[in-house]
Amino acid sequence: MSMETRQFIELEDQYGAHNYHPLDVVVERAEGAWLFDVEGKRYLDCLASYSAVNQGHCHPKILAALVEQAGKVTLTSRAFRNDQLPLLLKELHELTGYERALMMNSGSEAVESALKIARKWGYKHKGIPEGQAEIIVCSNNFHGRTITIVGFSSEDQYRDGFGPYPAGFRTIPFGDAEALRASITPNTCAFLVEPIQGEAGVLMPPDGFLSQVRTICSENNVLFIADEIQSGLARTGKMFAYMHDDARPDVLILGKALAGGFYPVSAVLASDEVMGVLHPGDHGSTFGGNPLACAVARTALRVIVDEDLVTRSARLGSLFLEKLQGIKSPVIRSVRGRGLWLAIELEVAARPYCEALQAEGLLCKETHSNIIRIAPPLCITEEEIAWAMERLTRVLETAK
Ligand code: IF1
Repeated sequence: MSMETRQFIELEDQYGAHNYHPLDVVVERAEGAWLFDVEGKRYLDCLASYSAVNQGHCHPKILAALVEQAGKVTLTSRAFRNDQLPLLLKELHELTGYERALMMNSGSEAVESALKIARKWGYKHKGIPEGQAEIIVCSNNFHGRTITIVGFSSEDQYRDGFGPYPAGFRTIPFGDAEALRASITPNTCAFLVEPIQGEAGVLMPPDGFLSQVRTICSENNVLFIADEIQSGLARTGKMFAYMHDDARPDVLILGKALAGGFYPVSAVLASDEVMGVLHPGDHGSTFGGNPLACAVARTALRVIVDEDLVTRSARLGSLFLEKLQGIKSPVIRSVRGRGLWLAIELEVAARPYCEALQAEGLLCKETHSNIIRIAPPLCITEEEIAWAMERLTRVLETAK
């Protein structure tokens, strides 16, 4: 490690909150699927900032949109209108089919917003008695870090020390449609789920789960809310992961890649009826829907479509998965994935393997201590996958 690298690490450790344990690589710039550190070393990015840079780092078209808009107007607040928001809203409608969108910033904020909308819909449309609305969530969920959201996390560390928590949430096992049916009451307004659980380790529900969810929610007048902040926008080889199951949610939450990693932009998409519960003054955000965010998001979406990242993710994802399945290593328990969202579950701790991969020039991040998650930018090429496979094979075939 160079002096320079060490100095950056020491500064961060001295002055920053210690809420992370990052790999000791100090990134200075990036391009496509590659990151470059302050020492000039390059790394293949197999995390893509948790799927926020599906389009690839510093995509030139998104960069140009950002720079151009930054020189015009960046923020008006929603007290005034701007000329980018209406165009983004129309383009989101055309891309997704949802009638209305609420623009927010972080993913957590969008999830919080969806919960507010769902509760209000429950009171105004379903007739749930005031203060009684219930929302069903899944165990091992990850929806963000706000107090409400960690309040219904099943991960002790995410909750410990942050209570008291808002009431009104029930948890069922992920993938268990019968448990969903059984926990619905007349006061249930919504079911919130990740179509594929990311933080839990790229966990796919049993086939047909989401279509059963769709049926059960419709039968019981319960909103089906899909958090596609990480699974959406081409990551899994479909535009949205719910499409693998042909089960259209009532509310779709997007974030991360919605702005290609340039800017925090999130959105809640829903029908006219559902979104219609929000009236002026009910909800808001200083930055949500700002013209810079909207200009960036418009271009980020266009890149996904124009470069057909959906097909690319599906094709390269199955190729990558097949190659990973070919690695012969006693430490590998299983390999799974959908599109370019892959997980290698180990019999042993994953962190030492991530560190060994870092030394080989490949950056990825463990989850749940024994799972290596592989989620490169979707612009990754076959040659780059072959390059990654060489390193993955070498590292995984050598016991740590
Ligand atoms: C961190 C995990 C990934 C998300 C889904 C909402 C949010 C996220 C499905 C909140 C955020 C992030 C946050 C980041 C690490 C990361 C993560 F391991 F923690 F779970 F990606 F797998 N819904 N996921 O995945 O969005 O408010 O962060 O914009 O360090 O907390 P946000």
